[in-house]
Amino acid sequence: MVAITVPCTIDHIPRVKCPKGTANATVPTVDLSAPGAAAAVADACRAVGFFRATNHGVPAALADALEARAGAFFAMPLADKLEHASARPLGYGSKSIGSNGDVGWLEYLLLAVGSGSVQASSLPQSLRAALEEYTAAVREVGGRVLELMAEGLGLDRGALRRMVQVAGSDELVRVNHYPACPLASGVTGFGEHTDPQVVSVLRSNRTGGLQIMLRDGRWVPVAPDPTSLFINVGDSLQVLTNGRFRSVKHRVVAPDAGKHSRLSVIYFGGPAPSQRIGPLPELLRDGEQSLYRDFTWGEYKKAAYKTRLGDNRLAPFELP
Ligand code: GA4
Repeated sequence: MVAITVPCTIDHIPRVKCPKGTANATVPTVDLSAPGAAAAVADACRAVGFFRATNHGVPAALADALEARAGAFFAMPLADKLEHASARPLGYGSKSIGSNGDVGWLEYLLLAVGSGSVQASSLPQSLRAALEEYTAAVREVGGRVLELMAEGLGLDRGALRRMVQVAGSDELVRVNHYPACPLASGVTGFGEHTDPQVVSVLRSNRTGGLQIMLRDGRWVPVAPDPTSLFINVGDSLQVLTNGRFRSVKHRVVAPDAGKHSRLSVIYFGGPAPSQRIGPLPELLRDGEQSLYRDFTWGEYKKAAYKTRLGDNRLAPFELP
């Protein structure tokens, strides 16, 4: 096994400017079981690219079980966790994000979950089982949200879901653990970025730290709510909708000394490598120009993994 952790001290990790964000702006909330859910989902994706989903149907017991198992995993000695560090970018990682020098005050597990099964045989069996059960449930929410998005855009119900949840699709789960940082305040946990995929579904424990950027550039703290799921529009969905939905910039500030650690679990719905990504023809109005040149998910992912976290990864694909 190859250890993916690079030597890194607190001095390498940037502080977040204005780490508290703008506290009075609210994050849209959508009750996924309400009659007007499709329109509300589309509104939130247009305005912010992010929303809090309630009544999502994932049993609390699944998330609690995963939280307990993941907590036990991260509590193991570093040497034991490094046993699970496989080839980049998958496996266990500490402080280093991706392979281009991004660092944050966190440790994580990043796993492929194509068709819902967790591809990480070396993990403790109980953690793997909890991940699998939770992923199956949250993947279903991701699929349902994609159906609501499609409906809200006036598309065929399956138009987006079938881009992501098919044989060979590139789905990931990431478990992020942000311990309280004893050395400084306002330390970057996960630097600002957009997600490259179509959709991301996040759940966290009671510790805050996640912030999203509004269109006007203000950073807004997302109040932690373990009973809700948080949905992100990814870069690929921005392209599929020809910019109607916008991928949301987000970041995480590590907990200050004395606070509880933050644990979050994110499902990333990405297409199969050969899937063509371009504005959906059925969405384009007469005479509407495509804002992006077409690419495949494989091509986009390869390019994305060469970038730094905060880069605008869509810029090279924008048409003049
Ligand atoms: C951001 C979203 C997901 O966490 C991720 C990240 C990936 C990684 O950690 O390996 C990347 C990052 C993410 C985008 C730019 C590249 C790749 C780190 C990085 C610097 C798993 C993903 O798919 O893209």
